[in-house]
Amino acid sequence: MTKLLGRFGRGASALAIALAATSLTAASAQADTWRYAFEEALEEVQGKFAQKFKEEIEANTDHSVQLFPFGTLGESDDIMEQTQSGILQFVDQSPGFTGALIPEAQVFFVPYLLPQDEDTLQEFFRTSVAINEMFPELYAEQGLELLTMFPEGEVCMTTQEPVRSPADLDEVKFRVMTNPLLVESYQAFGATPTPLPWGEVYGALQTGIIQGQENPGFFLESTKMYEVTDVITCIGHNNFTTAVMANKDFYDGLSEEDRTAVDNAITAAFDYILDYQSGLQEESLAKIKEAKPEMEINILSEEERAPFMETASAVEEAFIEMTGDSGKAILDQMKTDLQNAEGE
Ligand code: 6CS
Repeated sequence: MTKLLGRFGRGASALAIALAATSLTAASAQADTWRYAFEEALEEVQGKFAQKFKEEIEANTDHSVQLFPFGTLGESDDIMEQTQSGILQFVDQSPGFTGALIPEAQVFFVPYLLPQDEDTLQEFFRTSVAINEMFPELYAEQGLELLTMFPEGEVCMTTQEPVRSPADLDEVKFRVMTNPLLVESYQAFGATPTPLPWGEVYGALQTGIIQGQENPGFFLESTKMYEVTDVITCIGHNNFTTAVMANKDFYDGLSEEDRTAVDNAITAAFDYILDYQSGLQEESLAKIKEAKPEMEINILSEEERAPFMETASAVEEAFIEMTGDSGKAILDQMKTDLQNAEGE
């Protein structure tokens, strides 16, 4: 048990520890109840996906799914560790936090790689060979079955002062998720990147430890981050990607019937979550404006975006330097996938 306590690290709750004590031996495919943790609240995008997955599983199998929203079992890194060790069966962890485990997952932080056009973006996630064939092999090496990746909305920056060019980010301590490529990316944008787990962001903004951070519109609204920030700037540089995984031993040990039910539930939840997000970004920004009329929301013009876009090649190079041939192969394949998605 001492060893078990140690592996949870900071931020793990008593609930996680109690779960571990009772369930390490029970983490088999036979478990009646499957445990699924994610990085957001129940009514946020990851939570909506998880609820749909639960609904499908419970309608089509004799298993039930217990959902653990953000905060109930610790930070993102904690729930990933719990899934790898078999305490949890399912986890949603965004590539923003997977960089240390799977460096290639950082490819999602090359600015302006993902398209802004919604149809192209959705087609890319549905058909990408990099996502559906190459990434699963890398996740498998970490004891994880990659079930799906999906977009959660355009990422915008929040700051205390207006941002019209990289010069405006000079001296701005900008929180990024904990991956080295995001650090490179915000350094290239001119800011001072500060990697932090999600649980520390609101407080750090409130106390002035950081002055900026980035997230999709729905999250800026639902977490009330607008209360501790004055300007939102959208430069079209990224769409927040997330990933849903299962513990690989658990998944491989499922009966064919249960495995098919899991795969089908994932497909249903994927379709549902893309649909759910239609118009969500605009609605969320409008709600923020309503809650805080003095909030400045700036969508930068093509001309204003140009200097941010120019940083993409340097960040791409940094990515290849960090990940070598394997990362380059993923990046090249993603570019091919994107061209194919655009052609549809
Ligand atoms: O910024 C973050 O850390 C969080 N953002 C979102 C949209 N989901 C979960 C993640 O932890």
